[in-house]
Amino acid sequence: MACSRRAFLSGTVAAAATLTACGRSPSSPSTARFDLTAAIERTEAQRPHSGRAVSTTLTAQRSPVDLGGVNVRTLVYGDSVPGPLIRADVGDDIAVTVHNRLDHPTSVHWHGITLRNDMDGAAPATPDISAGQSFTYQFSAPRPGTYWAHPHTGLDADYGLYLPVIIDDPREPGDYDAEWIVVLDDWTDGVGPDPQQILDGLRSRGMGHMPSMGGMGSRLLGGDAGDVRYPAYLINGRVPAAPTSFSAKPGQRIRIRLVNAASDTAFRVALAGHTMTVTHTDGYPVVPADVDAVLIGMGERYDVVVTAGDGVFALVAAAEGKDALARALLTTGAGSPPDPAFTPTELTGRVGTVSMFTAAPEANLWSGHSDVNLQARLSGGMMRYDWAINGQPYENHQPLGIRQGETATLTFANATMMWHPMHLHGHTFQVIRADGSPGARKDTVIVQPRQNVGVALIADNPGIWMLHCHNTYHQAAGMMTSLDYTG
Ligand SMILES: [Cu+2]
Repeated sequence: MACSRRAFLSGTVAAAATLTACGRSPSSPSTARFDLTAAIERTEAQRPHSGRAVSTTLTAQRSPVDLGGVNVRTLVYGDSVPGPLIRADVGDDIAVTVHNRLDHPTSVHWHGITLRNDMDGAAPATPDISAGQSFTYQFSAPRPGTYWAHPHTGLDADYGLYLPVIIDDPREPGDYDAEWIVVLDDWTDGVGPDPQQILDGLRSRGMGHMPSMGGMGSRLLGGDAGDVRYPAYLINGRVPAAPTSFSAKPGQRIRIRLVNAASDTAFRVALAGHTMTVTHTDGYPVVPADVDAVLIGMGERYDVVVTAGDGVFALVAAAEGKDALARALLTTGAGSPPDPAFTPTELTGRVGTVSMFTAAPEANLWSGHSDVNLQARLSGGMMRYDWAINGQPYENHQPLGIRQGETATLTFANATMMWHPMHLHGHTFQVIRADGSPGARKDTVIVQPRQNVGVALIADNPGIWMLHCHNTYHQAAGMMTSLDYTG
């Protein structure tokens, strides 16, 4: 396996080096001879290593799942939605053996973790796992935070193949008494059309049995909220009529780790009767900010802290612009749960959106200087369903190039009438606000229609890294390119 992987990577590097030789400095031997495999090993040696091993197994398979009285047979890790939590400390040697019992190739991508490129779980850096085969992802995670894992193959991400990943820093225990992991999803498989039928319908508007799409507008998302109206929305794998319940004591400080694992749905999340203090965006600390609700796009994570009241409270994730919701309950005392359709007033209070948050000083990376300016122009539309980056679908993509050690600004220029949650693998970036000031550290950022969003990043993790829209259907239609290290 190690042997074939090395050969595979060498092939990729050769392609990247050729591109560079044509584009930049044809005579530079250092560029032409860039050894990506060696660069990945050098970078891995610089990551923290605790010497402790954390090993687990995931089996991707079709299995019956109870979503709370709604029974489906779907694709899951093991037999639950979400899959089992993976938790480790910074620097632990994480080894996850994945058995692929699906009828097609799959992968596991470690979303947000700045790990070694050949364990990223996205082709071509990591080859997909063939049906019936197994593969062990082995890596150390250099930063604490709230992450998650999901396949990077076809429409696999719109089934139940996802799980939370938490990386702890034992030196930073955190100022909270309890922790609640909340994973949001939009659900169709086994209830409505399956994901392939949805994509086929989107590609041939009016010809298929497409879910209704009228009137899904959102002020917070700058227009159309999504492409698909889902039959169900889930928190931790349950429909609103049969919610999970989290128990705590009144007065306890609860850290809520919100993960949006949905395919086409942003959620506006609020806890009835509580103010939320946002502490982290995509795993990185922010200057704490109080909000009544927070907007979370696909792939994003927000950590918030609440001080628990006394009673039974609904945590509601309203499907933004789709007039539907998911929910869970917080139980700290006597009381009965509100009606499944109940919407807390906090949803229409102060709603936290990305531009409101600023990285904590230790998470700052934008100095105002960049060596390279990269651009990802987002194009396409609903009628032709031809989502693309820099004018090309992924199959024809021209990689963005970067050299190790460079500081770059990357501008997402959205020429479309839709919003897109843009995600970069292997790196986190800092949002640069419209006025030039440094914003939140993120790996996924909402880009509104006709909006330009600039982010700063440091090229410190050599590899071939996917850059794409985290709307599963936009990505499948081709809204993906790559950031390739060329030296
Ligand atoms: Cu998109």
